[in-house]
Parts: sequence; structure tokens; C-alpha cells
Amino acid sequence: MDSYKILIAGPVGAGKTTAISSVSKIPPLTTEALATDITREYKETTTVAMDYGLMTLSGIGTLHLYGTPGEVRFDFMWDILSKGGVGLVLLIDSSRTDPFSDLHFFLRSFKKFITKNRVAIGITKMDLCTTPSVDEYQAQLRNILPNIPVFSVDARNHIDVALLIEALIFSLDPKLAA
Ligand SMILES: Nc1nc2c(ncn2[C@@H]2O[C@H](COP(=O)(O)OP(=O)(O)OP(=O)(O)O)[C@@H](O)[C@H]2O)c(=O)[nH]1
Ligand SMILES: [Mg+2]
Repeated sequence: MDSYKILIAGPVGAGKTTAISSVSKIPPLTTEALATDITREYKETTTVAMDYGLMTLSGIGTLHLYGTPGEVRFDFMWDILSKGGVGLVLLIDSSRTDPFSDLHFFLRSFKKFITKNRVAIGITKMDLCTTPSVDEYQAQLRNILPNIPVFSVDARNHIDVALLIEALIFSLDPKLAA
């Protein structure tokens, strides 16, 4: 059995901490603290260092899930947490003002990581805001990252999050899906 380090990144409130707690088989490690005024329009607390959770995929191995802080003041953690990672789950909150701008900002911020590793994108909160559609997100990616998994996910839902992470792992090595 192998073990894989997976990063989970994206803007404040996209559901990174929630997603890890939805799939982790151990109580996740979190580092929540009082959020800045801007973030507090969305929620009271924010991740200030990292989240950590553990997932097992039958026949594949152990996945170590590392959630990054969404607030840009902690962006130094993005590089630190990226070390040794093999894949990135990028969560984009469809209910924020400009989710395409968030998408491109995070793809730029993790560009070095993405050139060497795989990425899968989960669009959260589509129950609150149905546009843009998943097709429109795919259209944004067509010329830069064709053929990457893009799913609508609810970070609170175990199956949604697990399927997205599995899609990422299988895209690392299609033989794993056999
Ligand atoms: N309605 C709805 N709520 C969601 C969905 N996904 C996540 N949430 C909620 O959105 C909030 C996300 O909060 P967190 O998980 O703390 O977000 P985060 O990405 O870790 O945020 P930071 O650590 O501040 O960057 C939680 O209250 C979740 O319950 C979704 O698909 N629909
Ligand atoms: Mg968080």
C-alpha cells in the first residue's frame, strides 16, 4: 500500500476544513482562530496554519490530507504545505463575488506545484448559487488545464468529497482505477 500527500486549497470559506472533516477517518487536526473583519462577513473563524486528516482508499493506500489557510496573509503556508505533495484539490466557492477570478488566482499561486503534479477542482455551494455552471468552469480551464476533473461538490457531504479525491488519485495514475 502506498501513501500520498494531498493538498486542499482555495479561497476563504470554500470548505477546505469542512471537506477534510467530512472524509477523515481520524478526528481532523485544525488550527481555527478568529477571522479578520472581511472574512467574518462569511464566518467567525478561519484556518491560520493547516488542517490535517487521514483517508484510506481501498486497494490504493493512505491519503494524508493537508488543508491550507484561505486568507492570503497566511500564503507563506501554501509553499510550506506543498512540499512532498502529489496532488492538489482546489475548492472554489461558487457563491463568492467572482469565482473565476478566485480560480485563476489559485491556479497562479500554485502554478509551480501544478506543473509537476495533478489537480482536481471542486465547485462548492452550488446549492446557494447555480451559476457559473460546471461547463463554464471547464471552459475557463480548456486552454490551460484540459482534461482535469471538475465536479460540483458539497464539502459537507462525505461522498462528494471522497469522489473528488478519488478522481484526483486516479488521474495521477489511471492504472490505480483498474
Ligand atoms: N450551503 C453550502 N454550504 C457549504 C458547502 N460546502 C461548505 N459549506 C459550508 O461553508 C463553510 C465553509 O467553512 P470552512 O470549511 O471553514 O472553509 P475553509 O475553506 O476552511 O475556510 P478558511 O479556512 O477560512 O480559508 C462551512 O460553514 C460549511 O458548512 C456547500 O456546498 N453548500
Ligand atoms: Mg479552513
